[in-house]
Amino acid sequence: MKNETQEIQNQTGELTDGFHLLMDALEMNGITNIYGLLGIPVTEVGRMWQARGNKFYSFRNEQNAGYAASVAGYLTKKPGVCLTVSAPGFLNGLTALANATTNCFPMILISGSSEREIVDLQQGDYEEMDQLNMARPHCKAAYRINRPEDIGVAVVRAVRAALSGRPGGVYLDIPARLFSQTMSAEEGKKSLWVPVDPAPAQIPAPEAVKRAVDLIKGAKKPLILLGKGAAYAQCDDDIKALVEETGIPFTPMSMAKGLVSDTHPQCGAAARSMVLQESDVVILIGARLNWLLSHGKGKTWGSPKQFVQIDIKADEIDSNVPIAAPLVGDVQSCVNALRAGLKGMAKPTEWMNAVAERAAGSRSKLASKLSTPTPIMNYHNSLGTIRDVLKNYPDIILVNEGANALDNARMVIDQYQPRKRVDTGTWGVMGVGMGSAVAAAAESGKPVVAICGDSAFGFSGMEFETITRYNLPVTVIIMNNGGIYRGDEANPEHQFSCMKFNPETRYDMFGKSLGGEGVRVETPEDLAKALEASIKSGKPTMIDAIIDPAAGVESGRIGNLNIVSTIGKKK
Ligand code: OXT
Ligand code: ADP
Ligand code: MG
Repeated sequence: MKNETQEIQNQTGELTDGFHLLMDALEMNGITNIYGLLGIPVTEVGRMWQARGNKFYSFRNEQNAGYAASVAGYLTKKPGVCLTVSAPGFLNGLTALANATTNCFPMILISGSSEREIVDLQQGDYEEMDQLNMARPHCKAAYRINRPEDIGVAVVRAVRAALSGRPGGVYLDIPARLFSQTMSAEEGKKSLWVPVDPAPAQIPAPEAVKRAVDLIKGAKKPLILLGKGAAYAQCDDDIKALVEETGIPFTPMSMAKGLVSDTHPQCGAAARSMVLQESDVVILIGARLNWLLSHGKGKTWGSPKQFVQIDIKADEIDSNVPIAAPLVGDVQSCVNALRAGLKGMAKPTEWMNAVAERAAGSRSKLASKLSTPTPIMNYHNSLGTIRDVLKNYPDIILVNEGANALDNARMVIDQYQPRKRVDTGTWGVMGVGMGSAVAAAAESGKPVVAICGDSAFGFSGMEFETITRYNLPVTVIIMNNGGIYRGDEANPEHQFSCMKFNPETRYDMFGKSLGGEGVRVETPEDLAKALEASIKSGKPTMIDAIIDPAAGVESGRIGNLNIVSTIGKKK
């Protein structure tokens, strides 16, 4: 290798190496933020990245850095990049990569790895692991770079794989030695490029559009169901125009809340059961008929339906139930094709009015619960207060995790703008909170509020130090009910209940000890004051909100999925 290097140097003068080429390639592809955790063999990447004036968000655990990268990808429509060390660091990051792929978020996980010849013979290298093969089943694409001259093509392939078609996670494996391998700087420069149109529009076939248009025009009770794929697509005005031009009620999946405002007169979120059950034609836009939609069947869906499904991935169609009118293409192209075909269609006014009436009824019922005081705060009156404060800050990004803390916040807190809600996603993952909050603040430059169950927060709590270190304008509200779902379970003999936490835990003091502000609140009034003050100050703040340990329900709104034994239990 040395001789080869010498030879190249003699020929061309200046040299470059793997470190520089990787950074040049990432910068060239518009990456400015890297989320990661450093150590052998990638330490120098972080230092050099910062020295070049870029941002490196250094985390306490790679899983959280990975969640941050995936959320950066979702919010910006550019791949979020996470950098880790080999084996254990890689594995920590892999969970987030798999989660990104599951959620259809573009992300690139770059991990240093041990030397191939030792790994392949299983001779026990430092942090030895066949990372490439471990990664493969958990992402859209996985590549290893073996030569410095391939760094450019590898980054381009990673970017294109992450962004094109259904977005997802990509793994780039970089054996340690590659970082310091050299080549001619001139040749190196030539080896880098930016892919042209990495997420090309995919235009739906005219006959598919006609089929969908005919179906929608013939519907008596049509419904538009918006998913996070529609939010990701960033064609917010087109989607709003489709809704308004057709007069069809819409309901959002949780991360699509705000894509068209929750307060829009056509929003049927507060009449969810009714619209799912009574509609006859459902237009799915970037939403899969997975578990979150009861697979498109059963009592959730009531009367028989016909589905129009807009999705970029052809084999998503018919994955659960027959789809009468598939529209395979990108959301923007499909939505605009529908708009053209549906121009002048008769609005389903009677149906829309019935939906609006039901929604208004639910809203007013909920409003009274939200304002009912209780001796100890519950989910309703605490979240009602938060909702009232956040009304005045429609561009704040809300991060949300937990079970009751998640489900009630989704129901109570309105979103007014697109992509302002980031939550546990398709897998319902606890621990996405702090990584998501870092990315949301870093990528948007705006304040972030994270509402976390006390269990959920525990998965990534140490990252509050990351938040204070970068002085990010993040308010974390811990819904402290002392446990998973509830904090009042009786202890079995000689043991602490497996569903409860130490009731002495002081999240406010934890926040302070990590360099942030910390406040404990026990009433809605104090919660409102603390939240308002925190948002105004822009300082990282931890609000420990004491919630009645008896207020939650097992598994939140998905108790139906909970499996219990009936053997030996009293009926
Ligand atoms: O129409 P109806 O009558 O049906 O009413 C609906 C709407 O019309 C109405 N609504 C409204 N009314 C009035 N006004 C307004 N504005 C309004 N908006 C809506 O409200 C209802 C409900 O509406 P919604 O929410 O839209 O509809 P619904 O029916 O709930 O929707 C169904 C779903 C499935 C789409 C929805 O429920 C959903 O998105 N669910 C996601 C659930 C989820 O993902 N949960 C997380 C996983 S739970 C569990 O697995 C947990 N774990 C295990 C674990 C996990 N997950 N991960 C890892 C890495 N390890 C372990 C753990 C450890 S949760 C958990 C921790 C829990 O403890 P915490 O302390 O963190 O949290 P607490 O519970 O707070 O203690
Ligand atoms: P939700 O959980 O909100 O219901 P899902 O994650 O289940 O949403 O579904 C998102 C869907 O959106 C995926 O099937 C994905 O293929 C699709 N998708 C993502 N981006 C686009 C796009 N630009 N155009 C069309 N479909 C998209
Ligand atoms: Mg809890």
